[in-house]
Amino acid sequence: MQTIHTFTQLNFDVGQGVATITLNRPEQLNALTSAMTGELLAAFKTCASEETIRCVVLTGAGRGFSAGQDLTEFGQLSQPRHITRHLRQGYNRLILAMRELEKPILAKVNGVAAGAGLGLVLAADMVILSDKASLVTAFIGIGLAPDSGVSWHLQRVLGPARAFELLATGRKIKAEEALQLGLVNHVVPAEMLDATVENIAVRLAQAPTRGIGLTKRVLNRTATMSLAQALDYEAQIQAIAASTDDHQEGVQAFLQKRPPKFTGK
Ligand code: T3D
Repeated sequence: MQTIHTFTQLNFDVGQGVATITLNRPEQLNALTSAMTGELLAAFKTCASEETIRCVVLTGAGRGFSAGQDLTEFGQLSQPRHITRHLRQGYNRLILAMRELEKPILAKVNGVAAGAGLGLVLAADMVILSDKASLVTAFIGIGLAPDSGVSWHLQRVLGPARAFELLATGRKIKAEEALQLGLVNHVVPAEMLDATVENIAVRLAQAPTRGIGLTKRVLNRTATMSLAQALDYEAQIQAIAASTDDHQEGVQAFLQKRPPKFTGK
């Protein structure tokens, strides 16, 4: 493992093509401060620019993933005249940076994810939950409406009725229910979480990174298109994918009956 960045509220480690970003305020269940949000933005920027990074894992230290906005920092920020700017400069940029990063992001959810912490989970490309973890929308508990993309993501996956129920009650969604609802990819016993995620992450880091990035781009853009528009957009993006080294390598490896060796280029 190599540490390429030193942060105060995050750990950022890179090994085997995988960057692991660990939210690191365990005593506060990794509640998100403005400083931490700024560090997350910087970390995702490094993930975008560093060619050797081909997959990202986002997780939390200790027993929680993230309890969302740090409520002890909230007094000033939550005043109506500050909150829109705070969201635009912080969580909005962060969620977009995650969706626009053309590399796979795995959320390794070790414990509770609430509020904006749930927003980070839902903005990841794959979510693997410990059987001890849970998801909580949390906003309504402090009289707020959803932010950090939670309304958008929940509604897309669950439809409006179930999204409303989870947002309006703020009830805890246990791991098995999250799986049944289709909010997460896998639930594994807590003691198998690290190994399971490492296995998936290393495999993704050896996959055709540009093809995965373009897949993410297509999913992002076609979500709001008509079928005719989506077909046309896919046809344009495929021309980019077809120009990559990994496309050539995949076809050659198939024809030569050998395993492909993808470089991410
Ligand atoms: O302008 C803007 O940025 C608006 C943006 C808003 C985005 C949001 O995220 S709004 C939602 C904010 N989050 C919450 O309201 C969740 C508050 N926390 C909880 O409801 C519970 O802590 C959990 C359900 C997440 C976990 O419950 P539990 O029983 O496992 O843990 P706990 O005992 O409540 O918390 C453990 C410690 O973490 C505790 O500290 P202590 O007493 O041991 O010293 C607790 O105060 C601290 N903690 C938990 N959540 C937060 C927090 N500290 C600061 N901020 C928190 N959000």
